[in-house]
Amino acid sequence: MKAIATACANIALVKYWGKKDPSLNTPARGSLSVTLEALATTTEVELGGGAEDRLVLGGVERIGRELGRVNRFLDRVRSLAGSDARASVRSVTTFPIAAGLASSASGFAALAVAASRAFGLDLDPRALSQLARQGSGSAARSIFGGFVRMHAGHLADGSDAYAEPIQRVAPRLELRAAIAVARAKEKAVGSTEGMERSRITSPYHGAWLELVDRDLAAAEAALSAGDFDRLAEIAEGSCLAMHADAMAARPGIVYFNAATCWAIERVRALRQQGVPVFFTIDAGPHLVAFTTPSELARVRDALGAYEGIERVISSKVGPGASLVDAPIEEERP
Ligand code: 2P0
Repeated sequence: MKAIATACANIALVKYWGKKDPSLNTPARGSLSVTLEALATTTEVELGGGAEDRLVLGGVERIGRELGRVNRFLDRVRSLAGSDARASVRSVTTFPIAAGLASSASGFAALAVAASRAFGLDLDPRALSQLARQGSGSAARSIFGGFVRMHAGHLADGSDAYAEPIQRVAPRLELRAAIAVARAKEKAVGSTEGMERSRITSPYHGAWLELVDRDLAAAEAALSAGDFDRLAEIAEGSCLAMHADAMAARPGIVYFNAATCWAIERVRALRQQGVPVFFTIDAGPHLVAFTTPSELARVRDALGAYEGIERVISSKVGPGASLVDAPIEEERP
């Protein structure tokens, strides 16, 4: 059996930073995200044809850590399906994976949809979200389009830790994203390690966790009211508090570089000039600015003016993950 699926990355406006149970990959708190159309992964899963799982990303065969993570994920799918078939996984993205742009979110969401179908499972979106979470916490959100709410859940087995779309969003709140890709080497500290180090050593981690539920409730209220300014305040606050938690870990984790700091100032200067815009930053140096459709070109041009920013990708709010018919086209390595 063969199946192909596509999924978009997402970026959290109220961040996930800290796990409840690392073995189940359940988050300590909920989170709230926006799915980004421009950052998409398409993945093909084909069963049979070998004694081991295989992984080809962007036309390059992967072994070691990357294959190991996919192999462990496929083991979960195999146990759900009662199968021991090995799979060949091929995946392409519309953006450079090395740039650290949430490739695990779109990657594991696309893999959850394609692999579950290839193994003959018929999972509903909630079950797919739960499955994707076991690959990567943020992938649970990429099963859905638009604004998405991740639930931390209460059950010991993690079965109520899934995401769902937020229904109550005022139609006038139409967002566009300008993703400022900073020139950078591969990130020094991965998210999984960064959040564990923060949990164990950061004196701010407890305060960070206390903030999340309040921010989630306030962000959902801002979405239903269509209150851009309030959403801006919450998203920047959640982002900076998450980074403060990471920076206060021992040794401290600093994901920002000079381009990130420059872009923060630029976004705030634009806002001073009356442009509706706010930023958020994940576990890396890239800044994502959100604005209105009419101001997108201005924000994109402003962020692209710094030599430390390699390029700016514009994006609409994206759809949820889905099966697709078209075969994937691999670029040559
Ligand atoms: C988020 N991040 O809410 C937060 C904000 C990064 C910063 O979720 O360990 O790759 O695979 O569950 O989902 C990135 O971490 O972590 C992330 P794992 P994941 O988007």
